[in-house]
Parts: sequence; C-alpha cells; structure tokens
Amino acid sequence: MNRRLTQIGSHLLTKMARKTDIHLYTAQTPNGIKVTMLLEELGLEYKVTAIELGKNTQKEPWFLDINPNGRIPAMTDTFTDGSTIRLFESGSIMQYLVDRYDTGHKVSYPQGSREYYETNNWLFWQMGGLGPMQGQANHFARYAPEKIEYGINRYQNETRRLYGVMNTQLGKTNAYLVGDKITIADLSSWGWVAGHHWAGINIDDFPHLKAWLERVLARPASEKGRHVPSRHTALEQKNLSQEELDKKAEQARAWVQQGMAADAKK
Ligand SMILES: N[C@@H](CCC(=O)N[C@@H](CS)C(=O)NCC(=O)O)C(=O)O
Repeated sequence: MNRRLTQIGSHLLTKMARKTDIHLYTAQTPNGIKVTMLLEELGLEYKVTAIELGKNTQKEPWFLDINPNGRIPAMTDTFTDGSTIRLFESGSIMQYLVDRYDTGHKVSYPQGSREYYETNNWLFWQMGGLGPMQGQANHFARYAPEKIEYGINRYQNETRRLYGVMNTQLGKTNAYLVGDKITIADLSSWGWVAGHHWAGINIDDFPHLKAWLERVLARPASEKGRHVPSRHTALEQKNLSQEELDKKAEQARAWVQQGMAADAKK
C-alpha cells in the first residue's frame, strides 16, 4: 500500500453500523459520492483512502491492481469465501453492496421483482447515459484547452434531454425513481444532478428533479455520505462568479490534460 495516501479512517453513521472489511478508494466526485451515500444509507462501516486525482494516483500500479481501468471509485472487501474481492465501476460496486448487504431491502428490491428490474433500468441509464454525457459536457465546457462550440452544445443538450427524462419520471412517481423508496437508481444519479451548474445546466427548468434533489439532500445518511472523502461543494457553485468558476476550471484543466497526455502515450 502506498504510504503517501491519506487514510481517512472508518466511517460510522450510527453506533449500530455493521462491521465489514470494506475499503473504498475514492475522491470527491459524482461517481465517488454515489458509493459513500449508499454505504451510509446501509449503515455499513467502511475504510476510506482518498485518492488524489490531481496527482494521478489512480494510474499507479498498486491502484491498477484493484481497478485496471485507473478510475475511482474502487473497492475491496473480504468475500464470502474468505479471500479479497476487488470491485470497480460505481454501478457494479452499488449492485454488489445491495446484493450482499441490503438483505432487508432498505434501498433495493428483491431480485426477480418488477421493481428490481426497473431499478436496473435507471441504474444502467445513469451509467451509460447521464454520467458519460454530463462528464463530456464538463469536459468541453470546463476542461478543454479550447472552446469548441459543437462539443459544448452537443453534450449540454444531451444532458438537458436526460434531465428532462428523469424529470418526467419523477413527475409520475411519488418521490423517487422507482417504487416508494429511495434506491441505488436515485443514489447513482444524485451527485451528477447536484453538479448541474458546473455542467452549465439550469435546474429550474426541471421542477420535479429540483424537488428530488432537495428530498435526497434532506436524508441524514445521504447528507453524511456526500461529504466523503472531503466536503461536497457542487451545490454552492451557483454562488460563484464567472471569474471564480474559470479559475476553478483552470486548476483542474492542468491535471486533466496531463492525464490525457499520459494515457495517449500508452
Ligand atoms: N464509469 C466509471 C467512471 C469512473 C470515472 O470516470 N471516475 C473519474 C472521477 S468521477 C476518475 O477517476 N477520473 C480520473 C481520471 O480520469 O484519471 C464509474 O462509474 O465508476
């Protein structure tokens, strides 16, 4: 294990938190906080190692041994057979956590039920649609070294369309995407929708989505989970001036470009 890394320590929501061997490698990003929000909702104990994306720690050999794709989040656990299991891709991590630890179906539905498959619809929709599209909107609007209007418009329009899809669904359901309770479908999308301002999307155009954003925020477990491994500040970005936003983007642009250059050489 790399000694330079900060081990944040065990996180416990309540005294009743269930002991586990879960070790999460993460950073303060929309894909990272979906897992910590879920871990807190499930009341599981877990260890956290904060990965410094700006230093490209996620590309070091020891990390690639856990996630060969070199991205956070990544996780290890002691599997039921007693040996270590390595997990990556946030959607896969979420499915593992509910399959193994949510036997009471707090944030999931029983396998084989209608709602189980409907939850999968929205989880795969987030993993294949909302995340990648909004990620590219961020890239072209904030991190690209030049302003390419076509790229910015393409990905912002697609993100806006996806927000509309979610807004329509939330207008039909009671409070959450599937059934009558929060599920991994909601938790997988929350961090992305919370980052709407950074992607250049106005949430006021989507009233059901805006109400859902607040509804999840009001849950103590999700509220705790969103601040791991450091404070979640996405919702405060609307208070920043254009100059402050540009400065923030410039800082991230340097390591994003550096990482891309290193990947291109492989
Ligand atoms: N589909 C992956 C995406 C993971 C991903 O792109 N993570 C970003 C942070 S949100 C990352 O690690 N970026 C670092 C890099 O690109 O080097 C997942 O959902 O886990």
